[in-house]
Amino acid sequence: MSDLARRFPENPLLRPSDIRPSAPGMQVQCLLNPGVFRFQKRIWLLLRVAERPEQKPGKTSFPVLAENGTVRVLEFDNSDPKLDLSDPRVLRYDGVDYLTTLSHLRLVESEDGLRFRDHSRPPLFGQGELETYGIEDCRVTQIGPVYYLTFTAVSGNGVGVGLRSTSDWQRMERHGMILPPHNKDCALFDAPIGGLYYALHRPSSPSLGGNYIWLAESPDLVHWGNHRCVAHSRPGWWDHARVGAGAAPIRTPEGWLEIYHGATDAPRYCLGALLLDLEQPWKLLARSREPIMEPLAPYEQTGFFGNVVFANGHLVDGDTITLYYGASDSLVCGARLSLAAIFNTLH
Ligand code: MAN
Repeated sequence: MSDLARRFPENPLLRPSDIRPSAPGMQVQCLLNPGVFRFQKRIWLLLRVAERPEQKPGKTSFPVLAENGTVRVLEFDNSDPKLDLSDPRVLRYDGVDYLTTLSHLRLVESEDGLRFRDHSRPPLFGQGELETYGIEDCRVTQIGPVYYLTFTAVSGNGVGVGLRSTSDWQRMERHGMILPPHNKDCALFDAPIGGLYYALHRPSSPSLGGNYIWLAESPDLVHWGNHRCVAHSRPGWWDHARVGAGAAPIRTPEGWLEIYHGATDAPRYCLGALLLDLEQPWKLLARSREPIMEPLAPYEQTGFFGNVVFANGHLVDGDTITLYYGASDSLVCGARLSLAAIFNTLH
């Protein structure tokens, strides 16, 4: 079996042991789902670093942030009947949901796109009452001189989309939560269309509807409206349970090409592509029938959460897309895909 992705022979490019924990007593459990951008002639990844304390036998412990930024560790006995540990990513105790790890974002940089250095620039942590379970899966979109960061903001209040921006990667401006729960997978278009900004996003509707990709527009990148649904999950297909946007759509002469993830109930996460009209991006022109990338390599099939390829960052050079992606929710890997080959999968 094969797919369209030419994986780097050097994979994985980064593993948890390559990154220093953010505090004594913490362990980096997973390194995943980087945002990607160019800055000062180098390639940068904004990694999601998921941490938890070293686990004691018979116990489960995990960190949460207090609103003032201090870390509090909660610990439960594994034999406690109120504890549900059936999903390695999420736990439930006495009817309350938590995450098993706390994520923050960390910058690494590289000259060749293969060897990345842990950078001295400060990490980005969750702040305030809407980010107490961390920040995750950041998309970085450059619009003019400004880099906009859209990320998943998690707390006991739910899962929503936060926005921060920077021009120099030193000073960061916080714009709060731009899309309230339940919402994630928000990718900003890198140019306005007809004087308005656009974003793909993924609200979830638990009773009627599902996990679909939507489009919204905004005059200022902070206030979003005129929401429209652009792509459903497809019953019986590889993307039947959920779909969500990856990084900023790629402008091509044929339309905006978006690489998105789709998952089955199993779950198994693959990547596909969809094409949106250049002037009217709420119009879906085509979509890949087969995945363009599937969890086929051993490191994509086994890990913290196996059978996952997940991408929210890429670079585009002519016909080549270089994807930096999370494998098994554990490692950061790289792969190249040809734009022309992706177009051949669209129907
Ligand atoms: C899902 C997974 C987790 C993530 C939570 C909150 O359960 O994607 O990795 O931490 O959602 O976003």
